[in-house]
This record gives sequence, C-alpha cells and structure tokens, in this order.
Amino acid sequence: LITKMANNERSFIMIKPDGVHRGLVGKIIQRFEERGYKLVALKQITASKAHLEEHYVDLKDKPFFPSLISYMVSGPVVAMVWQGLDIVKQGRAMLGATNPLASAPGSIRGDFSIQTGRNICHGSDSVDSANREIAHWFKTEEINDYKSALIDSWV
Ligand code: 3AN
Repeated sequence: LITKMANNERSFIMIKPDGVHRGLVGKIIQRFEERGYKLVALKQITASKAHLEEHYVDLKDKPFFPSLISYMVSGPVVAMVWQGLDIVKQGRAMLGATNPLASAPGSIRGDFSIQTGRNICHGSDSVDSANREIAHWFKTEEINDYKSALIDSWV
C-alpha cells in the first residue's frame, strides 16, 4: 500500500525566450509530466522590462543584469506553476546548474544548452522564492486546483 505524502509544494518554472524560439516547450513540459508533477498554471507571455527587473531584483547589481534583461524581453516566455513532492529542489536538479557547461547530462540545460546567458529555463531556488515568483507572474484565479490521476493516485 502506498502512503500518500504531502504533495502541495509548488515551484515557478519558466521557459525563457531561447527555449521557446528553439521549440523546446513540449520537451520541457514532458519531463515534468513524466516525472510525476502536476501542471497547475501555464501561460505564454512577452514580459515587460519592468516585470522582469522585478523578477530578477536579487541580481540587479550584477554586471550581467542589463544583458539578462534584454535577453529575457527578446521574445515570449512560457510561465508555469508545477506542483508535487519536493518540486522546488527536484525542479532545480531537473533544470541543471546555472552554467550549462557544469550541468549534468540528463538535465534540461545539460542536454539542450551550452551558455549561461542562454540557459533555456528558470526554476525557483527556494520555497520562499517560489511563492514570491508565483504571485509575481500569476493571479490566484489563474492557478488551477484539480485532481491528477498521476500525482493524486500513482506517484
Ligand atoms: P539560476 O537561473 O540557475 O537560478 P541565477 O538566478 O543566479 O541562476 O541567474 C539568473 C539568470 O541570470 C541565469 N539563468 C542566467 O540567464 C543569468 N546569469 C547568471 N549568472 C550569469 C553570468 N555569470 N553571466 C551571464 N548571465 C548570467
């Protein structure tokens, strides 16, 4: 008999403009679905400079901040909320290291990218950041509560 564990943790996962432009949206979503996570919110959006500066506020003093923002406004992103057991930590592992050259093969960045400034995807680095980022990108009514055969019964 399977003991059900609390699986309400959520993470903000975003496919960056290069990931969208290169047609990797389906592959990235598939990895999270197959692992057993539940997609509870999703939208494609061309975010404003101000919105992205707020998203990356912790990095505002970094030398690469202006180029990071111009990369992120260069096209639409796919913003998502994924839910499930340990999703924040597992999501980071599935994405791989910030520098794709240090990302393990099998991770999204390790399989599909080679440059830090074009690293395809974003994932929240803590539960607190996840809560802040989810509130920044989604209205409460855009996040869905539904039963998933996967995470509610089998995973
Ligand atoms: P992560 O996205 O792995 O959480 P952060 O939050 O340190 O990493 O950086 C956010 C984004 O800023 C990265 N995904 C990358 O696009 C960019 N970035 C981080 N470090 C550098 C760097 N040294 N040079 C250029 N861009 C960087």
